[in-house]
Amino acid sequence: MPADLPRLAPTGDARPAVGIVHLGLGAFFRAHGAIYIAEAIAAKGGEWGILGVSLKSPGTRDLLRPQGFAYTAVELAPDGTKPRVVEVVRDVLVAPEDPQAVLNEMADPAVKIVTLTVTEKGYCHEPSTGALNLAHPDIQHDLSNPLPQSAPGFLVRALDMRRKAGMRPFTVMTCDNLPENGRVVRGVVLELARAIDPALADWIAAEGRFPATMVDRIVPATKPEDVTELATLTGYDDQAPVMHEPFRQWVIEDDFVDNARPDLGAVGAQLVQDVTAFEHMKLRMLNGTHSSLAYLGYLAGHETIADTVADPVFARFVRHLWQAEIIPALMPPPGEDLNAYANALFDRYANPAIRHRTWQIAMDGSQKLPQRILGTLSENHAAGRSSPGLTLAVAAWMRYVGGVDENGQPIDVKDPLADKLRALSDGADTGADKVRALLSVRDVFSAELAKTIADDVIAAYSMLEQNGASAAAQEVSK
Ligand code: CS2
Repeated sequence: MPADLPRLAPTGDARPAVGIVHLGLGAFFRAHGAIYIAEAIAAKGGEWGILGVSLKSPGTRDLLRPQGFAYTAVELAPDGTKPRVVEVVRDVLVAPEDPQAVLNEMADPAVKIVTLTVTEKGYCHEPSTGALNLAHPDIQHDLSNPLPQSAPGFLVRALDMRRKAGMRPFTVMTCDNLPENGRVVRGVVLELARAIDPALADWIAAEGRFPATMVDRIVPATKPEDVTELATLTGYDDQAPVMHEPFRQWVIEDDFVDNARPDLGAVGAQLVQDVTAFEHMKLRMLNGTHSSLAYLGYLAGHETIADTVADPVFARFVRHLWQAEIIPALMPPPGEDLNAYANALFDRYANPAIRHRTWQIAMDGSQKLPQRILGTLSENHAAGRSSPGLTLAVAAWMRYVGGVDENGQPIDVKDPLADKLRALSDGADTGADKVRALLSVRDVFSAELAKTIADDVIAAYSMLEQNGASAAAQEVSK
């Protein structure tokens, strides 16, 4: 880092009052939703400033506060880097430090929308069914304690405060990569509310709004060298920049409490009646292949997605997944051409400026597999289509969570079920038994799907053990 650079500071021009509380202020929202919202305010006005909330750690708040919550969003295109300063975040609260302060903000009448990026596991639901996991320790805590820990807990307790004060509810807008994400968050909120106070659940069911969304932008984690390179480029010190690709897409179900929302349509978001087809396309074509490339690419020794698709074996493999296994099971959303979408995805993956690590995408696989890969697998099976590539991806996930790579080196597996998955894998002797043990994890695989895919996954796992990820990927994309 060049010495003595001034710290990034807000210009003071853009000071909209807070109208949105965002739970889970990570890099993705700062590089996606927050930018759309800042642009909508600039284009059409409105008091839509964002109050960010970190549900776990103070890291983001501590980096952003000394720079007045301004940060740089850095666009990484193959032909160069474009930084821009984003000033829409007004403050950041750290929930465990003062949960009541977070609830008070959420219950403020000026707040009309609560947006969320809390990752798949933040909804405390069972990924294979969507139901609230009442045994989850945070939910157990939130059932009996008015100062919550979980995202559903904050939503329910804040909605309760608004109901008791005779106010309108806020709109709950999830921006996580879950299928029918609006329905999932509505489901967990209603279930938790019902367990606390049935009258509250009835009020939320009648008055609350939970628009589904499809969000898309590739945002690799910021690395220390990104911070240094940005300082050299701009001449200021920003300790909390976010890095992103040029592409972005946001499809939103237009269903808000009292129609109160920023004019996101004016800045390129698509406001539609039904997001389902967009969600399926994105979760299966992008996230499904991202996860497949992450497990296989990691096992084959590739550090990033761009490195993985620069390898001709995996370039062919991913095209095979789209053409032969994923697109045949999809309905194109209005205005989208799935072949063109696949070609554009390939170019996005190949962008050498985006160093998106396979290890990062491999995280939390137990929460991601159902909506990214298993839905397509089971539909293909029902339609009599084979899915050797996606089956291989499931087997690669199993190898990955076994915790040892193809060179015998340990893998740092990050997953809420990591210990359980590792124990199941270690507790079985043969490859086939490891597969059967992992297929018994009902959070991930339904009993029916486990039975349907068992033989094929066992064969794929054995191919991985014997020949390795690269040869196996080559074999299935013939
Ligand atoms: C990725 C996503 O980390 C992951 O699991 O697949 O974060 C992906 O980059 C985004 O969904 C793209 O919109």
